[in-house]
Amino acid sequence: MPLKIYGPVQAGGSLGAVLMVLAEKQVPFELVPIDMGKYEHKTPAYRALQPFAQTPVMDEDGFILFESRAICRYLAEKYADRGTALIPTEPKAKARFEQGASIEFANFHPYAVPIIMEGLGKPLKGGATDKRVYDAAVAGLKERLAAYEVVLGTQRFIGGDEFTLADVFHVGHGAFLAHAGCDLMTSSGPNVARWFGEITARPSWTRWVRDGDAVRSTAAYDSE
Ligand SMILES: N[C@@H](CCC(=O)N[C@@H](CS)C(=O)NCC(=O)O)C(=O)O
Repeated sequence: MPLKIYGPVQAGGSLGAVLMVLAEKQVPFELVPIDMGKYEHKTPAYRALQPFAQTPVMDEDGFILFESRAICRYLAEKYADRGTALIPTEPKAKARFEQGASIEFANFHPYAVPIIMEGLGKPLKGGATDKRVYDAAVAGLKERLAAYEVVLGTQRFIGGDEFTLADVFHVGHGAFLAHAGCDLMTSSGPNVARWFGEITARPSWTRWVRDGDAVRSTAAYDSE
């Protein structure tokens, strides 16, 4: 049975990371679309897979795994000898990668998500942006990206000098920021702009987007 990935019909930043790893590793898979607009992620059947009612979920012959970063790490290690390495093995390179992965979780994701929710998610559903929440998250991200600018002045990628999962973890949500009215990935300094431009230009990412919009849908899928 092919690997199954349950993902939102509507584009999702967390799913984006998993898709990128699958493409970097050239692993075929089947997408099981979950229509969050119809609350398919809240059904008892879906909650049996993912008790937190979130996407994505991986099903590998009955081995169910959720949390996008855990799925990415599993796939990167399982297919270590295939495609791009994604997780270094040399201890210092691996430590630098772990530093980058922690930077994303602690300093990027907590700010990017409210910007995307307030600037894109709510308006798409006909709701109103909470300007205070949005502005506070933009200010927080701006401050953090100033530190990224320093880090990326001494290394090519956020997890060291090689492209790693730490970069992958940034792409999905980072790419949505512009659609949420936030230009920080290009305006935070030359190093951040160079880095984010480079990681979002990878074919493993561009194949899932078209004209700047995520077109990830079952119809657009080509997992080969
Ligand atoms: N930490 C989770 C977050 C997943 C997540 O927030 N997924 C979004 C779609 S991108 C979702 O399911 N949102 C629905 C909800 O939280 O109710 C992961 O990385 O997999």
